[in-house]
Amino acid sequence: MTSLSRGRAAAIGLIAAGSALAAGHLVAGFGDPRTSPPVAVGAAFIDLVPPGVKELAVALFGTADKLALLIGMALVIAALAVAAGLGSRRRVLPGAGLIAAFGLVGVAAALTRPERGALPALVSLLVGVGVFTWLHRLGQTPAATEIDRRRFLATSGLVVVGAGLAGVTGSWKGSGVASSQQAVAARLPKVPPPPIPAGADFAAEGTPSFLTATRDFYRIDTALVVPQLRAEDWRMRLRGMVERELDLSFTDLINRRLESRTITLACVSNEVGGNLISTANFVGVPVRDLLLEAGVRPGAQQLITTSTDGYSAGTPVEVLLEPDRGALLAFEMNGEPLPAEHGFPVRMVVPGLYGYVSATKWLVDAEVTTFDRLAYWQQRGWAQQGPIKTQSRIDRPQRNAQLPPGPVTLAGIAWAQHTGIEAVQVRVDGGAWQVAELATEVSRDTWRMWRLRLDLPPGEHRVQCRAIDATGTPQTEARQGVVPDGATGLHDTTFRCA
Ligand SMILES: Nc1nc2c(c(=O)[nH]1)N[C@H]1C(S)=C(S)[C@@H](COP(=O)(O)O)O[C@H]1N2
Ligand SMILES: [Mo]
Repeated sequence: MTSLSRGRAAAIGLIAAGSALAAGHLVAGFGDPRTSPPVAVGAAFIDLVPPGVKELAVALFGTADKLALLIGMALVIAALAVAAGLGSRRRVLPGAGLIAAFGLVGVAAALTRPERGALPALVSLLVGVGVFTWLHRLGQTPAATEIDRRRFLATSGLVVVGAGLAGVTGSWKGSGVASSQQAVAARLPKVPPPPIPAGADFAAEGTPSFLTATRDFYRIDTALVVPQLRAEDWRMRLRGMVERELDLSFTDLINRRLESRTITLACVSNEVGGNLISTANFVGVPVRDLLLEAGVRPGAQQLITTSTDGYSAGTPVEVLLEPDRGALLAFEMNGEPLPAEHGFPVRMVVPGLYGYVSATKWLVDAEVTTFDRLAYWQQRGWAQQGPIKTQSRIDRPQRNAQLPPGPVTLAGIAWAQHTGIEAVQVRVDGGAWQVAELATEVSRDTWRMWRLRLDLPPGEHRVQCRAIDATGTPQTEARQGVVPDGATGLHDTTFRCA
């Protein structure tokens, strides 16, 4: 038996691993895209890592955390594939065994997922071992003759092309959401958005625009790839501690009484001064209507909403039943069907509650239950209740800015969803609090912009801001991190005046 060259051995490992992933991805595309092996393994990984690791990943990579995970996985897989090749320069067994073992990890990961589809992972395993064994045999015929060398290269090339086609076909088959969104857009009932008065933002001074463009709306979720759910296939059950279960299709939903609301959504992981906060107009069915129709039984405490990928959030029933809370099962965002990343076809939004306890995307199930059951983030130590904390942020001047001579305009945002903002105050270099000018209030469920023009002496300055909610309560000044129920503390920034 001849020994494979290092390069050829490594190439065989890489091609086998690539073909395995592509074949699994192809099979998943014809069934459930979430069962594609790298997706299932990544998703299982995300759900299994201790919460601290996830915090760290978000802190390091922000909303690019998923991209970072995918790149990390690709590197690990490539390293294992090369190891499989190099470990098999003579006998096929060590490398084939390593690929089979890795395939079994994929099968096991798939079985831990809610969709329980292990077929693609099994196909990956078989294709990986098969391609590896085949190329290994071809590659080992003495590479002395030019014919053999060509045959090996041609076969490898064909396998690579085949794998590429399989991967692309799998991705193409796996979507179908775009056409569903188009179909939905054509039949969405027209519900006029609440008017936005003039002067609702100070965008000219550097605050965000009052409404966040959908593509700029922050995105946070545990989904490694965006779940692909068609409105035509969508159903949702409202069940648990209710008198009558409801089972709704998308058509049932859009034919009910609808409301349009402008809501500022915020993430509990938003650090002081962070940007995990955005505002959009949502149209949907009032959750209260659904709960009243189903008839909530005494003793019920929370509504656990579950997404198609198994994520869940627990929202206090008491909050959802408040007559003026305005919680929605939303299907429209800024005049369009929800984008896939923001929960198409249906998500929940609840003014005044952090997203982790309320804003379930790709929502498919709603169960009325007690607090004995723990939703996704509660199982990982986050607080049961997640009212959004009153906060404020300085957007201008930017940190470390060098400003020209003349007056300085400070500007930023403040929020106290479902209570409203009464005032924002600004303090320069530890001096007295000064009252900032507020933009026109749109509603108590949305952020409020502020600005203040000051004459400051040349040199370095440090400014802080603080919000006071509509009940007269100032935001908490004590510094606290985001765990377990949202950060507190004052945002500050420093800059230099000429
Ligand atoms: N299915 C699903 N829904 C989810 C999440 C998730 O991980 N999975 N994350 C929640 C969190 S923590 C937040 S802050 C909001 C963010 O919604 P957005 O991505 O539309 O801004 O979605 C919520 N809904
Ligand atoms: Mo969040």
